[in-house]
Amino acid sequence: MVDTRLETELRGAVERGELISAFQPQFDLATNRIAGVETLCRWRHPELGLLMPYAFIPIAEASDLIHEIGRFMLDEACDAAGEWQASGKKVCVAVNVSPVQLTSDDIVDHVIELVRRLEIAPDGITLEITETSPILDLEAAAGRLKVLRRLGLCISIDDYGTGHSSLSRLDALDANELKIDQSLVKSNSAEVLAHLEGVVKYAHERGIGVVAEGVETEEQLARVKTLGCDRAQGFLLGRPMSKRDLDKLLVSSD
Ligand code: G
Ligand code: MN
Repeated sequence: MVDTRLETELRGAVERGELISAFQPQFDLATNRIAGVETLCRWRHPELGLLMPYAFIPIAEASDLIHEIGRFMLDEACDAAGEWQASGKKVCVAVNVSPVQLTSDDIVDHVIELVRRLEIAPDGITLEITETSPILDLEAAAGRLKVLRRLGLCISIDDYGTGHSSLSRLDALDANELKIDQSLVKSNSAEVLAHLEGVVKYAHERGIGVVAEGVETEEQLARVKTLGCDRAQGFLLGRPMSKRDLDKLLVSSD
């Protein structure tokens, strides 16, 4: 019931200006500097207030709405990247991409158009492939990502440790980054830790960078540093914030 209501209301939400993006910094663990920024989608629902992606992205993925939302988020990420690059800031801007978006050539055309029009260095954009819904046609998705990879964009496998994500995806999707999900970052079981050690080693042997997500405590930060993760992101280091607040943070961390 609720889903049908949300789906109806989500239709046109982009046009009505109800979707907004938040920006969360990612820190380089060797230098403690901001090395990247993830663009995160929020829905300012007129009655329900601010909704997080988990409340509406699955609904969008089950309909055609994800294409429109995905386009909007790509626009937001590329606009920010263009602005930061023009002012000499060396931050890579990440944006979440649903496997559903990879079922159409539109995403390829759209990214190419944005990179050309905004004159952005493509290696300043990271596409985070989330796998809450499975990639049904892996070959077709990989083919589209290959075009974007050749153009110079970075490909990241998001939410490792949840859903359908697996290390085999790194190779299949020609990725150059792996993001470890917060559920694994928060775990202090010896088994998880041993597994993550193997994961970081596997990634580094292939020249793939590792980002730890959802770092909320000093203990977790110390753990992901010891594991050899390259970057970290999470409430301890910086919450998702407005573009204006992230601009200020970038200036103060210069
Ligand atoms: O699927 P993905 O990893 O892109 O989702 C990121 C989501 O996690 C965002 O909606 C963001 O607000 C949230 N998030 C970011 N950092 C933290 C954190 O440290 N703790 C928790 N619980 N959530 C976080
Ligand atoms: Mn993500």
